[in-house]
Amino acid sequence: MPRLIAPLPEGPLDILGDIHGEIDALRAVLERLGVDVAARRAPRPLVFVGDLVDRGPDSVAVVQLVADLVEKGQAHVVLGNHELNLLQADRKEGNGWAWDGLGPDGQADHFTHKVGGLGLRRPFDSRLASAAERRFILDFLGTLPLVLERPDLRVVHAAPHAPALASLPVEADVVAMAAAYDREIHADLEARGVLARARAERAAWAELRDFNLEPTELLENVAIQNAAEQAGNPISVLTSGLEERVPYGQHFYAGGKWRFVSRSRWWRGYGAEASAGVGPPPPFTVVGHYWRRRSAREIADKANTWANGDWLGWAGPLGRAFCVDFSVGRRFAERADGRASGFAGGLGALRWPEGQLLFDDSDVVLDTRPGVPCAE
Ligand SMILES: [Mn+2]
Repeated sequence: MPRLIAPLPEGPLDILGDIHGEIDALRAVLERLGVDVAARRAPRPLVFVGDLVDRGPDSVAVVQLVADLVEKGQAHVVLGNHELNLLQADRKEGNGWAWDGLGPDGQADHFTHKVGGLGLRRPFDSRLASAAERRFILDFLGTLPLVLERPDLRVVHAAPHAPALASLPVEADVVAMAAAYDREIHADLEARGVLARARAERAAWAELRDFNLEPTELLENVAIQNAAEQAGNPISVLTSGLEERVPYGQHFYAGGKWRFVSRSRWWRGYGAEASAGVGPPPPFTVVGHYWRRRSAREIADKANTWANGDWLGWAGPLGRAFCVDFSVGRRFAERADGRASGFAGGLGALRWPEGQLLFDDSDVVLDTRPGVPCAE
């Protein structure tokens, strides 16, 4: 059984963002970091924040390369929500590559390409895993911790929520543990009648899968169920964060579903007590997961979950939280729009402790200034 909180190596590190099957971007950013990819040798330890897989062209190759680097003692990885979905055999839009090409509805895995307000069905262009590759991938993912930490720095996929961290045993089978929490949450929701009402709400709107069938009212029980499933399960909290209900009108379509909960912005309060003079500052924390944009123009144009004021800054009152997911995972959708280069999203790598940030597709090295809070 894996340790759930594992030690980060000492000294300088290179921390890589969510990859989502973008094997070319991974190879490119590793080369920029001075990694000898063929020999699987890195000049400084590599740390991956999770979400290695899904949606992109070759999740199999990404996991194989990362697993090799781990085996050679060159890399450390935390589990992301996409890896957790695979371990739970939970079919989601974008992970059909692992399940013979089938999506959550039992048909060929596809996404919704939004063109002029309409949603068009498009297949994912992802290499399928063979049975042997799937077995290898699941075995590897089953060894990963949820958190990597040392006194000055912590890496977790989504949220360093203190109660969730405190509730973790030293070692556990993550899938069995998550299943036990889910049974508890569902028994409670069942007793309150929420599950039955949520089922009826979803059934009335074609299971919420059709972009062109937008619900005309807030689906209250679906929202209650989804928020409870996150909040009641520390493994979900660490790998995908807390979620909160949104008012009707702020619902949205993502990952193949209409959604009535959105991601809580935990970083806004990260270090608040220390900044008010109570207790020591929390460790610097690097996460992925939040689909950060990578230009001032983009954050001005779009709704963003991560900081809205500074596209490359550290968040929270003490500037101690950083999201290194700069949305390379959007490339599959950008390709559907006919783009082959000059992508909006990129695979970021944060050099610690320098705070330098570089990308797979750019020669520019940026300075992120750890400890300097950015505008929200
Ligand atoms: Mn994620």
